[in-house]
Amino acid sequence: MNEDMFSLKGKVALVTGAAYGIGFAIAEALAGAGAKIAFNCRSREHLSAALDAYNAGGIDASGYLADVTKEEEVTAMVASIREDLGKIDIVVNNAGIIKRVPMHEMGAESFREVVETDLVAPFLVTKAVLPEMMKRKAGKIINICSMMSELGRETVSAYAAAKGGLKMLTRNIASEYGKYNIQCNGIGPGYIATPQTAPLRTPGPDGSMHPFDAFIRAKTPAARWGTPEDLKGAAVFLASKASDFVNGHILYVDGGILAYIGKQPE
Ligand code: NAP
Ligand code: GCO
Repeated sequence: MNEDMFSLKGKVALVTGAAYGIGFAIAEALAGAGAKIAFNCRSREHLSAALDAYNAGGIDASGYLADVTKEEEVTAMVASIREDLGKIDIVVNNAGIIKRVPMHEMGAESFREVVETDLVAPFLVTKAVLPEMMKRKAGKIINICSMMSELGRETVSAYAAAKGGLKMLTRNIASEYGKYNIQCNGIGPGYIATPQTAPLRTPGPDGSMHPFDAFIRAKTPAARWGTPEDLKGAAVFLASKASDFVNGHILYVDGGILAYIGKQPE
């Protein structure tokens, strides 16, 4: 195997929402393969803690305060990255939120906020980088999808609607821009231990595990939660030359959840 196929030397990667969690691990992986990293988040505190964490790992990341739901902030961030680091070769649309509320109790504003962040924002960020990628006839877009791009469950209607939409936005970007040698693929993480899923892993007052913990282990052939590190290989693959003829694909990194009917009760 030619290791250069996975090299990202000389490339600039923007990973949105990479202050911590999955985005941070993906940025670390892309940096490890040689890319220069730009990332953003909304909170000044998160930004400065993240810069310290990247530095501690020997990564010279450039951090930007920008809300991906605001088009003017996205445009300004992309312009600053071009000035600071040069052309953007790789975009990972990772920033995302979830609200766990029964649909009949969910306000329309909350629903919209999730869709704006998890679906409209990847459109805004991708739109901002496409013209240059089209000119150069090269680019990699990676959208962070979800189990909820395929499956439903109680309380996550907005999230599932957005992540299902993101899967189709991925396929459409691939369809529309493949002729420019731009590849747009998705990563569909399974259940990953990050702040986003902390409420599903928090022990009760008596110290017993949250019932979701046993539920998800039983649904996962790997019988464990994923870690952000589990996503690193898929991210490097989809950002590198190794995936130049892979387009419109969603690579599920889920410990086997989507392949499994679930464990029979004992
Ligand atoms: P997380 O721990 O909550 O981290 C989210 C990151 O996004 C933070 O850096 C946050 O920083 C940033 N962010 C949120 N909204 C933003 C906005 N409007 N503009 C800019 N940055 C924003 O989430 P995660 O678990 O790492 O998840 C990352 C992505 O993977 C999300 O799209 C999520 O839906 C998806 N995913 C997660 C799992 C899982 O099990 N954890 C599974 C499948 C898919 P600030 O708060 O400072 O903005
Ligand atoms: C939930 C979870 C999820 C995961 C993930 C699964 O409440 O069901 O938070 O939606 O975070 O996206 O792939």
